[in-house]
This record gives sequence, structure tokens and C-alpha cells, in this order.
Amino acid sequence: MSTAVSPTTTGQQPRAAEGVEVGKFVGRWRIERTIGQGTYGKVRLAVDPVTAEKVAVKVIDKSQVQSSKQIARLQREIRFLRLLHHPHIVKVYDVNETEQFIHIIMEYAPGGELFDYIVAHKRVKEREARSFFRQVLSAVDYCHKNAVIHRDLKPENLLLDESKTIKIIDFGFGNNFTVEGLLDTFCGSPFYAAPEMIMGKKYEGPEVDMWSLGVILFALLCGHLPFDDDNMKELYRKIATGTYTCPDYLMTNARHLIRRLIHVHPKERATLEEVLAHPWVN
Ligand code: 6Z5
Repeated sequence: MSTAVSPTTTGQQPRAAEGVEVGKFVGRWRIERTIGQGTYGKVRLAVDPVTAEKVAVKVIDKSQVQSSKQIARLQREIRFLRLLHHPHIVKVYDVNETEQFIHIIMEYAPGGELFDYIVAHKRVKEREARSFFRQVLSAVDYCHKNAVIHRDLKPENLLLDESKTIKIIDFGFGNNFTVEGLLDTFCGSPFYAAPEMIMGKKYEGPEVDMWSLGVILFALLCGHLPFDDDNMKELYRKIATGTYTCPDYLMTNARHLIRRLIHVHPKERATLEEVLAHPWVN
């Protein structure tokens, strides 16, 4: 098992289109179809032919990872993910390095993105939204207690397993994945980002995750985003001033919790302790 991430010295070589061919093995895992495309390469479904167990393999083409900054980020991601053990954080099973590729063998979440689940159901009923939200809260609480801030919480980074259990991915790395064949319209978007983040303030603490939690809760219950505008300048103005409208059907409790989370001043924004004790959550 190797965790070393080093740039390849053969960066000019042409690459295989799929990275790894279907049917090839990475350890005991047989590589199957591509499930997504990330910044550094593809995510492939893989199965153990003996047990029929499925995993997701993040294939990183080392020739695509050149700068020391990117290498540092990758090393950080692998280190963090191996450190964190939580039922609602996607697991890393193994890391395997060849001359050309790094294969990160990870837990496979067959239910796909929570974002697509919300869209398919128009919006999520209060009971289910509460269940999803509590799962996210417990994972974020665990991370914050381990001094890890996610920084990019959004329903595209929340996956569902076969029993609709939440699995959070991408802690602090901002990998923007797209499902094969689908355009990721939210790629690199500020929709979930706290005002202090989009304004490039120096200090970004756990408060940035609290803001995103508010946006996620709003999206779950309303089926649309609190901040949206075709005009980027307008969008930024709305975020910076915390200007959004709650639909009439939103219950007073939920409205209050969202207001405490989508609060412009980070110091006055609800903390995890406050949210965990909030009547809507309980
Ligand atoms: C899944 C199933 C549709 C989308 C994702 C990962 C290894 C790939 C994608 C990702 C995305 C992972 C585990 N399970 N995708 C994974 N399942 C899935 C149907 N991805 C890991 C954590 O990197 C990628 C696609 C959104 C987020 C993450 O569309």
C-alpha cells in the first residue's frame, strides 16, 4: 500500500483514453464503467468478481498532476480521508500507485448525488429532510472536532448509498465532478459559498460550513437555491447582503434555523452546538 504522490517524469507520453481499460484489475478489483470525471481523472466503478462487492476507484493520471501545489493538495486529500472514519463520510479502502496512475479505492455510493434526488422529488419532505440534515450535521461535527473544515459543502458533494444514507465527499479540495454525459452547471459556482469566502477574506473558519449547511437545508426543503441570479454581480450582491426569500409553505422552525445559518456575519452565525440543539433538528 503506497500513499506517495509524486509527479511522473514521463509527462509527455500520450495517455489511454479511458485511463484504465474495462476488465483490467487493480488489486482484487475489476475495473468497469466510468461514473464521473474529476479534475485529475476519472472515477470508475469496480467489482470484486469473487464477492461481487462494488467500489469506486478514483483514477489519477500522474502526468496531469504537475505543480507542487496540486501534489500537496492530493496528498492532503488522501491523508485527510484516511484519517477520518465516520458513517457519513465516504471511506478510503486503499491507495495504489503505479508509474502512470494513482488509484484511490473508495466506498461506492450507488444512489448518486443528493442534488439529483432533490431535483427528482421537486423538494424533500420535512421528515426526510431532517433525517438527511442530521446525518450531514453529525459528519460535519465530527470533522470540525478533528479540525477539518469542508469548505465546499453542497448537494453535489453529498452522495447517497443504497439505503439513502448520506456519504460526504471532498473535504477541502473542491474537486468538481461531473456525471458522465451530464453538464455540471454548478461547477465552480458561488451558490453555496459564504460571503466572507466569495469576498476573499483572510480568515475562513468552520463558519463557512455553517453557511453552506443553511443553503443545503433551504435547497432540501424548497427544491431551489436561496441565492440565484443569471447576473453574477447580482448573485454576489444577494449573497453579500444575505438577501433571499422563503416560500410560504416553510414552517416557522425551519425558517428560523435557515435564518440563523444564512447569516452574513460569521461571528453571529449559528454554531454547530446551536444547530444540534435547535427545535427543528430535534
Ligand atoms: C459515487 C453514483 C452517480 C454519481 C456518483 C467519487 C469515489 C463520481 C461523482 C462523484 C459525482 C464516489 C463514490 N460513489 N461517486 C463517486 N457514486 C455515484 C452515481 N465519486 C467517489 C467518492 O469521487 C464521483 C461521480 C458527484 C460527486 C462525486 O457526480
